[in-house]
Amino acid sequence: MPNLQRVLSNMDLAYDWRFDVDGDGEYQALTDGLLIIRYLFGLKGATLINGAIGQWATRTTAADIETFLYGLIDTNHLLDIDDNGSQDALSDGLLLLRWMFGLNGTALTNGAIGAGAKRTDPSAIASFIRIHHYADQMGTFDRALIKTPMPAVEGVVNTILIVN
Ligand SMILES: [Ca+2]
Ligand SMILES: [Ca+2]
Repeated sequence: MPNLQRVLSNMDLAYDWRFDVDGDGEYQALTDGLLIIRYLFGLKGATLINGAIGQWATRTTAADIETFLYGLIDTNHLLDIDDNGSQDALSDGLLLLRWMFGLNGTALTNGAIGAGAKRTDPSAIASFIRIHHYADQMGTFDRALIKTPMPAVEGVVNTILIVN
């Protein structure tokens, strides 16, 4: 019998959490945020992932994490949060990490806007992160809709497990 929490976690993955680097269905500053900022610093292998993989992670090896981050950052360039044309640890990475910690306003952006940035307003920065973080194939949606307790969904999952 699969662990229900794990099943629900994997269901969340269907929504394409773009910054859920370790693939556990959640975004966390001290796992996903840390992995992103370390990667932007150029760390690879064990120094990239040590202590930064969540308990329910589906990407657990340095190779898995590097492949995911390569797609996110090197291929799709989704981490130029301040829109200055480059993806940097101490601006873009820090902005994302602070956002994951729940900071907003100037606490989000102070000292973390890169030279030549075109996106500098805290609310514009937060909106950009939200849009990319919550995007799924159908556009954008409110994370609260599916991250609140889901008794109805648990019922469906239990039904599926019993039927199958
Ligand atoms: Ca995660
Ligand atoms: Ca940037």
